[in-house]
Amino acid sequence: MKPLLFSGVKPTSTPHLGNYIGALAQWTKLQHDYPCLFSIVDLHAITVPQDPVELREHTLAIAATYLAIGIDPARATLFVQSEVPEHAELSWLLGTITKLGELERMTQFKDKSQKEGAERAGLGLFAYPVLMAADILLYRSTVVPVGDDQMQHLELTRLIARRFNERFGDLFPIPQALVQKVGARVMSLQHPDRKMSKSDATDGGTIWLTDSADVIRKKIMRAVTDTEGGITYDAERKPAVANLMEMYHHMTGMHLDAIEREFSGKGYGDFKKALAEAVVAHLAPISQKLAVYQNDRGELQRILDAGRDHARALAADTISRVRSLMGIGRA
Ligand code: ATP
Ligand code: LTN
Repeated sequence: MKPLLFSGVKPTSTPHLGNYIGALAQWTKLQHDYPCLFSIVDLHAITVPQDPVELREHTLAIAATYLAIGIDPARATLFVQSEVPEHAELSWLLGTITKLGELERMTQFKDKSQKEGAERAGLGLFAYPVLMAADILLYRSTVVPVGDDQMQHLELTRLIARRFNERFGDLFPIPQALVQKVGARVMSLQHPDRKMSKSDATDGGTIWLTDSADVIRKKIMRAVTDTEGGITYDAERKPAVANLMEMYHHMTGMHLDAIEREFSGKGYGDFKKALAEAVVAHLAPISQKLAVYQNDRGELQRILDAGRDHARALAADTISRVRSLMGIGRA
């Protein structure tokens, strides 16, 4: 099977540093190794309530971010998930071979549904992983770069693909997750036990790619640290500093042991100042480009139109095979 890479981000807000380090930054490198499809997964976004006007704004903001971080639309296909209706169709078809018990075990569903009370959780939130499986399998993708939080969904995708192949005939390659070793889970600056998140961003724990230099400095200087001092990497005993060190690694390319050497004998204050400057320097060109692309709506629309057309052509081929193997519709 030809390798093909698929990944997506929900347009629930502008992206944060966790999205960037955990996912987006890798994509710019991977686009040179694989044919890539990068989607803006708006149908996933609406599994929790969204403001319709903001949803559309964020959809374009994510597209602009893809470009600002260096994804090249001449190499990779950028498109909006809902503009390729085959995602919803394949999700329904795969839903018929997915078991309730399998979906009930998904920790993201458990976490997100608990916030509202399980009885009130929507069907969309429950079926979320089936739609994600459909995203990936619709293009018969083989490589899926994601943050650590999506591993369980990837496992379910693999299970669904195998089950389909056994029941109806070999169609889907079994996709592989691609998770990096350092930075797969960037934690909140305020709660180092929780991932940096769009939906948990009220208290300065999340750095947005659009934050100004001053805001970034303030958030980092106010980040919580561990009771035990010293800039040494120990994710178990010193999770807060380990998180900041991983960030520093991604912003500067310096390895963790080199960071330890550089800051040996120095305190949290010095390290945070260096980290803040590294984040500001790394994000400055990105946020400048982001502003340029966000103001060039015509160019964004052209790129997303072309992406949609290309994605639809690929999707139509898979869907017609699925329909035929499942016996759906007329010959
Ligand atoms: P929410 O937390 O509200 O569910 P999210 O930021 O996880 O939102 P997406 O926008 O869909 O949701 O995430 C895009 C990518 O970023 C995914 O590959 C995800 O694994 C990754 N990601 C998200 N948060 C982090 C994090 N804190 N650290 C590393 N990777 C992350
Ligand atoms: N569920 C993912 C976003 C997502 C995705 C995908 C990632 C939707 N469909 C397909 C990779 C492949 C998230 O919340 N981060």
